[in-house]
Amino acid sequence: MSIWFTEELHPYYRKGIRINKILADEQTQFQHLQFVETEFFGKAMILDGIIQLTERDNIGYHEMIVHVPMLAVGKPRRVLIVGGGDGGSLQQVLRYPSVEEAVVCELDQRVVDLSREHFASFGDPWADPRAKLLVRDAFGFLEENPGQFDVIISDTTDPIGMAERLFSDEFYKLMVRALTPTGAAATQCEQPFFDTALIKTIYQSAKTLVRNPAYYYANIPTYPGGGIGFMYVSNTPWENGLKTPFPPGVNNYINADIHKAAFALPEFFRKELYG
Ligand code: SPD
Repeated sequence: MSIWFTEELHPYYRKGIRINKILADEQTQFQHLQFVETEFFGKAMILDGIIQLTERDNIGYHEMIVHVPMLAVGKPRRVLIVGGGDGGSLQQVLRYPSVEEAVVCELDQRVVDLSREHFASFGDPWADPRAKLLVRDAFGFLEENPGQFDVIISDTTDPIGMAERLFSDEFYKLMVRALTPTGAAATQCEQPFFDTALIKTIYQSAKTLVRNPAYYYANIPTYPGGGIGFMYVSNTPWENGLKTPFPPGVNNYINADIHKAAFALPEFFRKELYG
């Protein structure tokens, strides 16, 4: 079998990848969850018709969403991942010997179970005694844990349906409240071409909450527009991370130049965001 999976983002934009096999296809309590084997990108996880990650290009996403805030903080001890049930962010977080606890707050147990089965390349980070999975909504957990986390990674789906709240002012307030005073967060923050207005709203909101918010970007060919951005949210400047050595283990996307360059924005977007 060889079919094209097409993701239609807008009435004016769609993208497709070739699929060889459907590995899992189920309606969970929360969403339509699919695992497929693609022709070029290895296995992929799709939620409600949107590609979340592939084996081949997930590393740019996970290394960038994790290492930028982790390096800025230096020696983070307690880390929270909101979403992230596939385990890709967790794998990167656990590379830091300073991490004592990494809490993953994921709503859908099936995402965790099927990712463990299909993404062996993540090396089963759940088996690490520092990893703690909470299958619950992140809002309540953030509310109950003010000032608790050195780093928070918001590794979410797109702002559609139930995930829309994770891009709200209310969520950002709770997230910042759950950080330690010098802590740092990074959030999945969409695509400069298609989501300019949303990113601007989030940046404006982040500016009222912390001293040093900033937007940065990574190339991910299977995401719309070929990439995705992240909002860095902290009182600690992201540049502090440039002085911190990378943790043990292999980087496949980030290096010192990429770390710095990721914050350079195309002029149309820089003007829109920073004025
Ligand atoms: N447009 C797709 C964005 C998907 C972001 N979530 C990725 C989850 C990987 N852990």
